[in-house]
This record gives sequence, C-alpha cells and structure tokens, in this order.
Amino acid sequence: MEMVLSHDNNIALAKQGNRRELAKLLTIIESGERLPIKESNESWVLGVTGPPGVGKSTLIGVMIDEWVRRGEKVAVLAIDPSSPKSGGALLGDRMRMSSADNGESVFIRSLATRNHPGGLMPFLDSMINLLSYCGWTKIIIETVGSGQSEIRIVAFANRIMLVDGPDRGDIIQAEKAGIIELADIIVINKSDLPNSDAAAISIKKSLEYSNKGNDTIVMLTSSINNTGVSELIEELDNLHVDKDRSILRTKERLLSAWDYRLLSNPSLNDILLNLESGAINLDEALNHL
Ligand SMILES: Nc1nc2c(ncn2[C@@H]2O[C@H](COP(=O)(O)OP(=O)(O)O)[C@@H](O)[C@H]2O)c(=O)[nH]1
Ligand SMILES: [Mg+2]
Repeated sequence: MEMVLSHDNNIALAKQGNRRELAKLLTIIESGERLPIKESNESWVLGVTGPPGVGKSTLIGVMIDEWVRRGEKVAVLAIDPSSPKSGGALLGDRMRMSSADNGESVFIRSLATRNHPGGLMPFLDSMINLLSYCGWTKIIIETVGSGQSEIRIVAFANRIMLVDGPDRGDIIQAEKAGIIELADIIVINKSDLPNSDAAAISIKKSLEYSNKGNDTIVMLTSSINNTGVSELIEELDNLHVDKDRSILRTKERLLSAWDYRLLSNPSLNDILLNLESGAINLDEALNHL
C-alpha cells in the first residue's frame, strides 16, 4: 500500500527555523504542489518594483538591516525574468557582505519567471502563505523592471513600493506602465545625486493629475549614504492600506489567475487552430474555454 506523501513534518521543521526545509518546501510549491497550510490574511507583504538600476536591491538590503535591528524576520522573493541567478544572487551576496550575523533573520529566494510561461500566479500566494506561517514577519517581493508583468507580480503583495531614480526617464517608464496608481509609496532613491528633488516634485505633480492617489507617500532615500531609510521603514510599518488601491491589486491578481487558467487549458491549442481556420469565432472560443 502506498502512503500519501505528507509534508507535515517538513512544515513543522521549517516553522522551527530550519532553512533547508523551508527552501525544499518552496521548491515543492514551485513544482506545482499545494501544501496543507491554512490561508492567512495576516501576512505582511511588500512588493517592490521600478526600473532596473534605480537601486532597488541595494535599498532592500539597507531596509533589511534596519528591520533585523528591530527584531523582524525578513524573507525576500527576488523575481528574475531570465536567470535564476543574477537578481536574487546579487542581493544575497550583498547581504552576506553587509550583515554577516543576519543569517537567522534573513531568507532570500530567487525565482525565475522563464521557468513558468503561464506566470507565477499559482505559486506566489502559496509561497507567501508558507513564509508567513513559518514566522517571517516582513515578506518582500522584488521584481526587475516596471512593465505589465511586474505589476501582475507585485499585486500579490498587500502594499507596493515603487522605486525610481532621479532621471526623468525612469519616472516616465513607471507612468507608462501605470504602476504609479498602484503604489502606496513612491521612493526616489539616489537622493545623493542631483535632480532628485526635482524628480520628487515631478512625481507629486503626476499624482495630482491622476484622479486619486493624493495620499500616495513620496520619499527620498539614498541607499548608499543610508539617508531616509529609517523614515521609510517608519512609513511602511505604519502604512494605511488604501481600499481603492487594494481593489486595483485584487483586480490584477484576478487577471493573473484568469490568464493562467486560460493558458493552461488543455484544449487551448485546438481552440487556437479552430479560431485560425475560422471554424469558430472569439465568443465561441471563450465559451469552449
Ligand atoms: N549614487 C547612488 N547609487 C546607488 C544608490 N543605490 C544604489 N546605487 C547604485 O545603483 C546601481 C544599481 O543598484 P541595484 O540595487 O542593483 O539596482 P536595481 O536594479 O534597481 O536592483 C548600483 O551600482 C548601486 O551601487 C544610491 O542611493 N545612490
Ligand atoms: Mg535588483
């Protein structure tokens, strides 16, 4: 007689702080298995997004140091579209360099989206659940870039921080992607460089033009000089999560789930062929799916 594989024991170990077990369970989730963990609304999850090079990873590293000093346990899911190495590994290296004794309180896992053509939808929720259940009090999702797919990913967080640089070009990217409306807090990093004040003013102006978002917090930080970071942590820890933005995020998650369902439908190929040949129209295709 075959036994049903249960992960109860591994889950208990991960909850006691066993990182190897935690890593294994995340891999199990990534392979498509569901773990028997009750969903919780209690998890604290911050999505961090913004154009490449603005200093997201560096800033997250400094924030982690600060949180760890305050007794928090911080887990980072670093989402990388291409290699399972670069993004997460870079942050991992930085952490190893800066906080040799943070080990127990910091957990970093990198996820490559290219392994999952349908998106990360089915995994992120479960991973967040597991991390939260295992006692990680601050969970961060870092994405590379600020396009539509990054919005979809950070929408799994319950608060969003957009990081921008002092260049107008960076901000325009975020405006185009529509991520400004979703962000609870916008950080202009590299405030040690010229033009960062002007960048903050420009962001505030563009917030005024959009219908809502006047309560969006705009802050300046320099992650290399460690200025503005403890103020940022205060703001994040006391953040009032806006209902409208929360609904926008929920909508993005629903769209992810919808896309995932559609793309993983076993008859998708046949339906595409029938559409292509004109045998059915779009409405009929949708009905089939
Ligand atoms: N001048 C300045 N450079 C920074 C700051 N934060 C990060 N950088 C540099 O910007 C580059 C990109 O940083 P990184 O954290 O990898 O950016 P990411 O792509 O947004 O994650 C690196 O060379 C960092 O050293 C900052 O506050 N000021
Ligand atoms: Mg990065």
